[in-house]
Parts: sequence; C-alpha cells; structure tokens
Amino acid sequence: MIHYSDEVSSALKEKLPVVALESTIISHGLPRPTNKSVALEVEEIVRKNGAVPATIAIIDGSIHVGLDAHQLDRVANDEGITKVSIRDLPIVTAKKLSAATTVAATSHIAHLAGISIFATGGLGGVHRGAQESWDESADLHSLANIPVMVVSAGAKSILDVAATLERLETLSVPIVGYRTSRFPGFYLADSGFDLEYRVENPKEIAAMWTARKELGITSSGMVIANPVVQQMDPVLHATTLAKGLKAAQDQSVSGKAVTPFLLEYFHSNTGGESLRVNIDIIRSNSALAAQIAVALH
Ligand code: PSU
Ligand code: MN
Repeated sequence: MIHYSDEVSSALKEKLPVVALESTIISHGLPRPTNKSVALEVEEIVRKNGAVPATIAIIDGSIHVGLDAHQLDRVANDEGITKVSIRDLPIVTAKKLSAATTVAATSHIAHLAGISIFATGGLGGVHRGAQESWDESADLHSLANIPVMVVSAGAKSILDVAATLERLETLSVPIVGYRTSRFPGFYLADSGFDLEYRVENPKEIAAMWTARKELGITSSGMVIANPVVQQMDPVLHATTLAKGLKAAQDQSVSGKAVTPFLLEYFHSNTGGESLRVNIDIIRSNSALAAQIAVALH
C-alpha cells in the first residue's frame, strides 16, 4: 500500500538518514501559496543537513512516502484534501481519497516505512476547555504508541499547555528541551513551564534513543522540544489568541477543524507575524531532525 519516491526508496535501502515530514502543515497549517514553497524549502533544508526528506501524504488512496512535484502541488492546492489522523487511514485508502496526514498519521506511516524521526511545527495536545469538549489531539496517543521521535516547537500555544504536559507524563512520553530548560510554546519560545531535561546536541539525543531501545522501551516515541529563535510578540499573541478562541466558539468550530481554524485566525490577524514564526519553526525543526537522523547513523 505504500509508495516510495525513488529518493526515499534508495535511501531506505542504503540505510541513509531519512526524516519524515507531515503534510497537514502544508494543506491546513499554512496559507497558499506560501504552503507549497515552504514545503519545498523544508525538503531542501533536510537535504542540506545530510538526510533525505520523506514528505508523507495520501494521493488517490495510495500512501506516499516522498512526494513528487505534482503530488506536493495537490497537497498544497487541492480543495479536496482532507486532514487525516490514524483512524482515517483505512477509510481514505479504501475510498481512494486524497488526504494530508497529521502528526499521528504521519508517525504511524513513518514507522511502517522504518523511519524513526519526524519534524513538525507544534504538537497537538489538550485543548483549552477540554474538561467540557473532551478535545485532546490524537498526537498524544501516537507519541505514546509509536516509536518515532518528533521534533517540534513544543505544543501549540492555542492549547492548554499545562494539561498537555500532564498527559504526556501520564502517557510516559519523554520530552527533552533542545538547548532550553523551558517547554516551548510554538509561537512563543517559552510556554511558561519548566522542562526537567535539556540536551545540547543531536548526539545526546541519539544516545537517548539508543538507550531507550536497550531498556526495552520500544513502543513509545519521544518529543524533542526546539524553541523558535525569534518568537512572536507575546502581547500580540495573547490578544490574537483571546479573539481567535472567541471566534471559534461563536462559530461553533469543533473537532478536527479547531486547530486549522485557530492557525488561520492567527495568520489573518497578525500582519504576517504568525506566518513568519510558523515558517521559522518548520525550518528549524526540519534542520534539527536531519541532524538527529545523521547522528543516529
Ligand atoms: N504544526 C503546525 N501546523 C499544523 C500542525 C502542526 O505548525 O497544522 C498540525 C499537525 O498535523 C498536528 C495537527 O498533528 O496540527 C493537530 O491537529 P489536532 O489538534 O486536530 O489534533
Ligand atoms: Mn481535536
């Protein structure tokens, strides 16, 4: 069921470093036409850092690990591309639909393909008001159940970060800060919460991944939290978030539409600032993921 691009297929055969990249960020996380140029740029960043990029998506019912130019264009521009999590995979493949994969679905496919590291923007987690809505991202469950390392700029600041950290602890998902002792908050470099462990270089992370295997902890992933260098103005962030959450509530946005709605709200209401930060995040996470992939070899 999985189709590999030539580049990814030969990299996997030759056991070269490979980094998985998600596609929901392209279809639902960034506005057109920036989404496509960023997706291409990120693949280039992975190559420059010594690894092979494997962007993952579903095209006409086939799972693709490594997209060609036409497939990437469809993910970026096709109105019919939906956002899919793990539970949707059998449905969209059997129905021969096209879809972009979230952190959860991408991790699942990456693991099937034998790829152990993946770069995204910000993790999904527990949403604000989850006590009422029960909205908790499947990203958390995938981190608990799939042995893939995820490089992210922490959890998205639109979430209840404290609750997300508690859930990650319950689910036994390790988190290390990359050159930071604070848990990053996506648009913000510091979400306001401490991290117990910090790492200084990709080698240290590779050593942890190896130790984990030796300890028989082979069913869960690991979060590498990489803070954005130039964060969003915290005041602009706070005001936009408050308005965005209210807009989501007023428009009864629910389910998997919540995260894309809030990201879009930021992109439309911060004069390009949230977009600049989101792109910086993806660039930096993909570079670090490639360096970790190299260190794992
Ligand atoms: N990071 C970004 N932009 C995004 C996402 C992450 O910078 O669009 C996506 C990922 O695909 C992640 C999803 O899995 O948001 C989380 O959605 P939800 O909260 O509905 O689980
Ligand atoms: Mn949700």
